[in-house]
Amino acid sequence: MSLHRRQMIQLGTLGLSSLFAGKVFSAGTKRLATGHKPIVISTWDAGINANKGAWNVLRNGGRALDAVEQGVMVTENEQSCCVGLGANPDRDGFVTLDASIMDENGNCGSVAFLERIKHPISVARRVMEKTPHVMLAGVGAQQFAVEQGFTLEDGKLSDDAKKAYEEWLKKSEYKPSANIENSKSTSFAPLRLPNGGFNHDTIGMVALDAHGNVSGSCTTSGMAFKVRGRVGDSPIIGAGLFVDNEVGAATATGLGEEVIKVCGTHLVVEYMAQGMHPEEACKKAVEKIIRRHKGGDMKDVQVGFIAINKQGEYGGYGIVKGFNYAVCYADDHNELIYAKYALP
Ligand code: SD4
Repeated sequence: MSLHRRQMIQLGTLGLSSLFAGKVFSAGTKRLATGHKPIVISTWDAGINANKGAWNVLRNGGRALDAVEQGVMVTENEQSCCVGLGANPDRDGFVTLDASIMDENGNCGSVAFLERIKHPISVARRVMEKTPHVMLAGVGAQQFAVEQGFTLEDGKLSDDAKKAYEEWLKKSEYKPSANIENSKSTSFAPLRLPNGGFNHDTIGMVALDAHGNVSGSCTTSGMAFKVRGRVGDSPIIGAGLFVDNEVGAATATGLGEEVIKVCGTHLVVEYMAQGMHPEEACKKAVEKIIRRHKGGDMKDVQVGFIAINKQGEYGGYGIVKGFNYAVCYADDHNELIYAKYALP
């Protein structure tokens, strides 16, 4: 698979063609920005469908916050997917979900270790909007969700997840590597989907709307067959997701422990605040993770960052080969991009 394989996928939506799409040039910056507004980007192949959900909001002049919620809900709804209740369970056989959301005013909400709720991203938004808190976890998060009118689902595994879990139980190996493309570990090897793609556990999305505001979302089942109670980077603001409306936004995927240890997405946004292009900012954050390991073997570890800035420029970067993300900025432009990576 070539490094920069680009796959054009038509959105197939109607009318209102590229009403707001177009180049944005920022007079104040030294570098001539070549971005798009509105724009939405999201992690992995599943981002193509998720972007369509977000674009339905953005193309009508809607708010980035609504776009990033509705976008990732598309993925949470996909039963055979990686995210939401259809996903792989922890090592005790329970699907536990993490999610976070952040708006243009720096408001944020998240849920961690949430069980039997279909749309953790919407619960995260309720935490942000209906409580004075940022994060709810476990049974308390579930109780809050039910109080807010969310349905308590039955908690049964999807057929794909059941099969994968039964297979995993045969050896019950636990070596979280999260290198989606190259993992040799049977315990953590990603599942091939019927369409030949890879199963990923997370979708992160960041968007810039027609009004120039930025928001982001991130939702995950965490790592397959994880220790019960384990929470990754996705619900942690500044790790799996960060938004600064003066600068831009970033989200992360891959081995969450590595992302948390460097406050990954906060770092990416700070690099952009220093004037770096989003791709450069993602690259620097990846390099920081690698440096922390002082030359240790990182070939089985994947972390990918994606980011957009206020000018609508975007970028992504991974530790190793295989990380991709979807970019959408017009009715007929929803493209899967294979990110550059640090380790050959
Ligand atoms: C986690 N970052 O829980 C998530 C996992 C992930 O694709 O991104 N998987 O650590």
